[in-house]
Order: sequence, then C-alpha cells, then structure tokens
Amino acid sequence: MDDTSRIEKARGLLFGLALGDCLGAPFEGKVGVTDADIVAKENATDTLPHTDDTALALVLARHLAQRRGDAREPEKFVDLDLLAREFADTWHAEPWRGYGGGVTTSFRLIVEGTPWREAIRAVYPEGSFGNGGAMRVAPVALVGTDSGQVAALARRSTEVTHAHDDALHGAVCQAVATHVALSLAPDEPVRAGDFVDSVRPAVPSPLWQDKFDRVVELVEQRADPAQAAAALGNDVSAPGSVPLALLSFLRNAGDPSAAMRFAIRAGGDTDTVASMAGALAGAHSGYATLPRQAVSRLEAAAQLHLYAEHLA
Ligand code: F2R
Ligand code: MG
Ligand code: MG
Repeated sequence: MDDTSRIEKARGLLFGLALGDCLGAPFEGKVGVTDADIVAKENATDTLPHTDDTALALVLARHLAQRRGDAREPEKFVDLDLLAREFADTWHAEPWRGYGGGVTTSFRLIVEGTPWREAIRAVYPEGSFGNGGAMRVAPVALVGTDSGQVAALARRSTEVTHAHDDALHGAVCQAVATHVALSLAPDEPVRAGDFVDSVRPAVPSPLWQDKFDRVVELVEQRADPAQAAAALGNDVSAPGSVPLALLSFLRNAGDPSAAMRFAIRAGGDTDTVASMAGALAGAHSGYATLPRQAVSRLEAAAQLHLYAEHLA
C-alpha cells in the first residue's frame, strides 16, 4: 500500500469511528428509526458533537502517536499507568459525554488516587464486560503490523478499565477486524466467511466463535437490522454489540454510510455500534467515501486529521 492510500484509510478509520458515534448518539434507545431520519442528520448543517466513544478513542490515538515505540513490544508501546490516568483525566474534564455507570466510578476513583487495578473492580469485582474497550480500540489497528501485535495492543488498551474476559475479547475482535479491513483494497469484494475466518483465531472463546457463525449466517440470509439485533444483541455489553457492528459492516461492505445506518436502525446502543461499524467501513473504503458534508461538521475533525497522519 502506498503512503497516500495508507493516510486515506487511516483517515477513513478515525473519521468513520467518530461519524458513527455522532450520527448514532441522537438515536440511542429509540425505536422505528428510518434511513430518512439518519440521512437528515447527515445532511444538516450544525456541528456534530461526539460522546465518550470518540473522546476515549482520541485519547488512545494520542497515546499511540506520542509513544512511537515498537509494536513488537506492546508493553513499551502502551504505558498502562499513564493510559489509565489519561482516560480518567479526560472523563474528569468532560464527565457529561455519556459514560457508562461502572467506568464513571472507576475514573472518579483513579482521579482521587486509587490505583487503577483496584478502581476497575470497585463496581464489578469480576470486571466490566461493557463495550468501552471495543468502542475506542480501532486506532491500535494502525500501529500493529500483524494480528498478534494488534491483539496484544488491544488487550493492553482495554485492561486499564475492563477486566472481564468478554470485554477483552470484544476489543480484540474489533481491533483485529479493523486491521483486516485496512489490509483489503477498497474495490475488492469482501467475502464475509473469509473475513470472519481472519478474525476467529484472535478470539478463541466458544461464545465468540458462536457469534462469528451467526454473523456469517446473517450475511448469507441478508438479515435486516431488526433481525440482526434480535439474533446478535444490541446492548452495551461487548458480546451484545461488537458482533452487530461486524455484521453491519459486512452486510454493507463498500458503503460506509449504509453500514452506519444499518447499525443505527438496529437500535439499542446506537452510538457505539455505529461507531465500531464506521471504523471498520472507513478503514476498508477510505475517507473519500464518507459523506463529505457530515465529516466536515465533526466536533473533533482537526484532531482526527492530525492523529490519522501521525498513525498512518
Ligand atoms: N452508557 C452509555 N449509554 C447509556 C447512558 C448514557 C448516559 N448516562 C446519558 O444518558 O447521558 N454509553 C456509553 O457506555 C458504553 C460503554 O460502556 P463502558 O465504558 O464499558 O462502561 P461500563 O460502565 O464499564 O459498562 C457499561 C454497562 O454495562 C453493564 N455492565 C458491565 N459490566 C457488568 C458486570 N460485570 N455486571 C453487570 N453489568 C455490567 C452495566 O450496565 C454498565 O453500566 C457505550 O455504549 C458508551 O457509548
Ligand atoms: Mg457513547
Ligand atoms: Mg454507546
């Protein structure tokens, strides 16, 4: 891949992530949302404010851009203590961005001085299985050079807030899928079975392998958003949202706007599922395929351009 294509795909990944979050947020928990409702948001003229998904993805992108380590040594590339503090400080500066209940308590405790390993088990002793690690993880796909490195970076970036295996599996799934999407030519047809087979080895869990089977079946059945949500879930848990984002992308490969609309029409945790689908679709198709009017209105457009160039 030449430098221009790489920057184009890095921009697609980060802007897709932010656009899905911003377009999805107004529809969270709403039923009966239509394509026309979403297109109206896409074509409006006001600024598109983001939520916790983009806020924390920007923190991770900045962390990765500043470290410039060697991705073969993820323990040097992602500094756990520093990243936990950076996430918590970002929450503290803007706690109104729609954070989850458990992570809000963790961040407050970290800001007050509790070590992060203790803070993240304060509400859920077994750890959070929320999708907060997966929603922000896509930038690691720009740094790791193979699936193993990407998975290791995904785990490290997630474990500072989420200790539950399913949260870690969700982040690894989203990160490796984004890495695979980056590696495909934009005009190359995406075969769902082959794509999912590239992700499977990174997530060796019976629950997740079953979800992968369902995703491929649902692509073959040309499932609609309601059928997809009923089969895979659409909630704030990692297993109940990451597979739906993967399906939203695979059902609409080559058309990022359609992938995000599919995710939003599936209902539930719309900002996060559309954000993860947007990152996958943007990484595959590139920045130029995102709706121009909407990306120019993103609140964080300047930072997204900056980090895309650094990380590409
Ligand atoms: N939280 C939301 N949206 C709903 C509320 C928005 C806000 N209050 C408002 O109205 O403005 N969105 C954001 O949260 C999700 C990411 O969550 P994250 O970062 O994983 O947080 P947390 O708190 O760790 O987990 C989220 C919820 O999952 C349930 N949960 C997690 N682990 C659990 C466990 N071990 N046992 C039981 N329940 C568990 C809890 O309900 C947590 O609150 C994204 O959607 C982001 O957009
Ligand atoms: Mg959110
Ligand atoms: Mg959400």
